[in-house]
Amino acid sequence: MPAMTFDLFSDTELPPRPPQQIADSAWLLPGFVDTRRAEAIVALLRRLVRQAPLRRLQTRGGHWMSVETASCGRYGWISDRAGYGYSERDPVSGQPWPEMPPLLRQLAQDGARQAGFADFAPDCCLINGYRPGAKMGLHQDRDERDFSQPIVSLSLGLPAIFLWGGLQRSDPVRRIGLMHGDLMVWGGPSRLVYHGVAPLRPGRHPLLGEWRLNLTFRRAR
Ligand SMILES: O=C(O)CCC(=O)C(=O)O
Ligand SMILES: [Mn+2]
Repeated sequence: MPAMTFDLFSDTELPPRPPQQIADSAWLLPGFVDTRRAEAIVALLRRLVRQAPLRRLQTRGGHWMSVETASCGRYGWISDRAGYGYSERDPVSGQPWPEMPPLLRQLAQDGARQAGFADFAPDCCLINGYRPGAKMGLHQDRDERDFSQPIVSLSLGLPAIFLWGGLQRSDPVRRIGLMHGDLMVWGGPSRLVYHGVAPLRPGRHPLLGEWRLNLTFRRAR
């Protein structure tokens, strides 16, 4: 019998993974984006980050985040010693953020609809770049105005462990594997769940090399 080989990164070699309900109004949609579409998205992102480069942000406490961040859409999320929140301009260039490409907006809306949120209208797409060792501590996404709108989050590149907690910081945390092309959607009673990303393990992805990219779509205002 020939040896079974699984290419960890190819959606044609992996056994199918069905949608998984993580919590009330929280879904993991594995392989939401296939290899071809992911290539188109990465090509768009390469253009976007030439306009609005990925950069490390400082927290109000003076700590440098390990993730590198940019945005597209009407609003971008920024943080520095003066505080954090949404801005209509990229502080690096002084210019408005690049427009959210229709392909990305549509993808976020399709994913939200599949998770039960039919009227998601994102005005921000946060682009997070992780290199091996980069992580995101447990936090809530709570700088947005309308918590009836969900969060839609696409993973590309190296796999990651997503940390899914509860409504209290001290609640138990589940570890959820996120692969290239996976979409997470959370809203409703789960909208303010604490979440984060464990330190990225070293590896090389065929499309993105030593990177994981995460696109987080939100309605900011
Ligand atoms: O990288 C991820 O999967 C999560 C990112 C995130 O939670 C955020 O940007 O607020
Ligand atoms: Mn978040």
